Amino acid sequence: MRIIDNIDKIHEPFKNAVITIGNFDGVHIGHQALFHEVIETAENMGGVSIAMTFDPHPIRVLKQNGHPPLITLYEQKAELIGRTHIDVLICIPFTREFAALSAEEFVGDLLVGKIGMKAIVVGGDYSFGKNREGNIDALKAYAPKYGFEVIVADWIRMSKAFADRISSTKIRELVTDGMMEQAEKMLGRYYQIRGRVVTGRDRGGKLLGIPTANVNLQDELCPKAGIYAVTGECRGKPFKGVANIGYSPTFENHEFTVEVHIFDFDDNIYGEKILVNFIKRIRDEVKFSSIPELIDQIKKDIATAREILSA
Ligand code: RBF
Ligand code: MG
Repeated sequence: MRIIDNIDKIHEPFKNAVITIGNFDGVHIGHQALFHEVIETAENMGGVSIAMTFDPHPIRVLKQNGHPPLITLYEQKAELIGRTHIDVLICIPFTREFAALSAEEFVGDLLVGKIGMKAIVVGGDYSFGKNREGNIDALKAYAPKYGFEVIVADWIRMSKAFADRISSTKIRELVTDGMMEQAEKMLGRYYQIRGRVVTGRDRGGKLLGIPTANVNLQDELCPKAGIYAVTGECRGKPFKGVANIGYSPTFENHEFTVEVHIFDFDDNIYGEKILVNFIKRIRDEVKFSSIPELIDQIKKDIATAREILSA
């Protein structure tokens, strides 16, 4: 996939460009279906498949507060879109100036003039342009004048009920509730967080005999506090483990942490980037009245996680 993060770098229109446009937060199975339809349409037209997205997320630019946590930050979003085998990802740096483009300027000048759009594949409720004045009807109205086709995505036409159930909002709720298996179904993969391994209090290894990597989250959306079976990757190496998200209530000084005990592992990974996939929630955090009780429970969690991960 070619990534274009500056439209000034597009010097001539693409051949028979087939485009879909959106924020695609989460790159969930609905988005993936949209991309596959774009790819298929482009193949039929002998053209180029293009996804257009925005960074920062428009809501971050247009609204000061009250915006939801993103499921996928740009880096992961671009990776996931790349996996669908879309030819080109155009990422528009979203600014107030860009938001002020009228719907017709956006379609006529940018999509058709600059990018060479011959077809646009849209989901159910697409809107765009200044004050979101553009919608599917507006696209259909511009289509003959500018010479492109408007394709409403198949999967939405075939099963609106299905489409309505899958949304970024729903996925955020599931992750926040620790319902990782349901989130997985909608994402078409496990929910993943990314971050860097930072120095913890050194209590896990020294006091409990169970070392953990403390993760300084880059991501915005964190699963509900609790214990999880996880897989992940660090330094390009896959791992299995068990994660604790929360405040370690057994101890004073209740600080929120995300920590991972990695199985069969004793490398020093301080400062390294780490990816953690949440497979299944095991239990809530508990305040234990003694450290041996906590250690016993963690050992049981490790056994439970190993079992989940070997299934
Ligand atoms: N701390 C708690 O206070 N209560 C818990 O129920 C708890 N469960 C944990 C389960 C696992 C699998 C792991 C790795 C840690 C858990 N911890 C819990 C956090 C533990 O107290 C922490 O790793 C150490 O204090 C080091 O920061
Ligand atoms: Mg630790």
